[in-house]
Amino acid sequence: MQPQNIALEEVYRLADEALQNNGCDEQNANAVARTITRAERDGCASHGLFRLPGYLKALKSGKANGRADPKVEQLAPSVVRVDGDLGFAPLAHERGRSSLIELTRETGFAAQPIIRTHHFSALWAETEPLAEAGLAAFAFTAYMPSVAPAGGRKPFFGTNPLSFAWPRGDGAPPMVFDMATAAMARGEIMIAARDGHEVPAGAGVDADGAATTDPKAILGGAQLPFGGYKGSAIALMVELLSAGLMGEAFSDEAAARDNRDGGPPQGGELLIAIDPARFGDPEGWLEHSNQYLERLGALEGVRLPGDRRRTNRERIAKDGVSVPQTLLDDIAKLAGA
Ligand code: NDP
Ligand code: PYC
Repeated sequence: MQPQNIALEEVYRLADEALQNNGCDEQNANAVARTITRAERDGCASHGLFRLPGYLKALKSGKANGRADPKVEQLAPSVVRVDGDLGFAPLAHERGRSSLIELTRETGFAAQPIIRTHHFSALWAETEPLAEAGLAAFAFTAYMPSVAPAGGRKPFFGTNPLSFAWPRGDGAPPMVFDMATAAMARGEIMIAARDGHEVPAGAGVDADGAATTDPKAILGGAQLPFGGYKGSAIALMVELLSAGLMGEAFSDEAAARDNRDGGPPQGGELLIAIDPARFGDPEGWLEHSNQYLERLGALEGVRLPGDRRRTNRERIAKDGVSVPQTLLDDIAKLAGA
């Protein structure tokens, strides 16, 4: 069946209506719909409408609270926590963002643990607004066991993404990277399985631990970290920062308490923000770093992380986005009236 081309306004309407029809109040539905639309706008299909069925399943099973009222609380001079009230992460981020920005400007450096939330999205949408506010920002979150640690053959780490954003001043788009610590995001492997494509060698192993490029075999086996033991160490760091640090669940613990409805598990996330104007070069840091990034981007064959997304953003805003009919059918079935 032919994919449908739909405008971003329609992506938002579809997500928002489906969420509100299935137990989300307006604020929660709007926040998740904005996150899904942003992902589609930047060509990140694995974290756009593709995730809507999971959000709906988590509402239907009662795992996630569609009426969550996230609360912000300062824990220490540079730590401001958000308790997500067991809802989806987008509203927790929206509620916590201004306190994190204010505190970072005040102290030069601040962190935001986000607890009791269900995370199913791309992290760049969370670090980019902080860099647009002039701050450097990191985000880390764990998932459920999907990735075999270096030397192992069975899933233990989540796909555990991290993102870093760097401000470039005066309305210029920040430099943002965002990557799973698995060789591929699980969503990309699921899409390859759905569409019948192989994945690159190194993405995972089958249930017997044998290397394979068959995405279905990897989903039944284990993904691999990027870069062998180095990516494995970074995946471990993400577990410690987003779970051990803040009393939230490690990936294996999140899986143990998850009801397997296909929606996002409950877990934590850590944001860290830095005000570059408070680190010793208040007048020079921006131009100095911009010149460096320009030298990097000018090298033959090199582009800056985030450039592909921004090119997509310009094109998709005009042309709309192509969505598989099967996904639209799944959403319609789950969304009901
Ligand atoms: P990719 O491997 O596609 O990209 C990782 C980063 O590298 C991006 O910032 C990308 O920029 C950049 N990049 C890619 N190619 C180049 C290049 N040639 N030169 C310079 N930079 C490059 O992402 P992943 O598959 O690892 O992750 C996809 C998404 O999945 C992420 O948004 C992540 O947050 C999300 N995810 C979410 C999880 C969760 O638990 N919520 C778990 C795991 C992943 P660009 O975008 O411009 O290509
Ligand atoms: O793509 O690995 C992934 C993922 C996990 C949770 C949300 N996205």
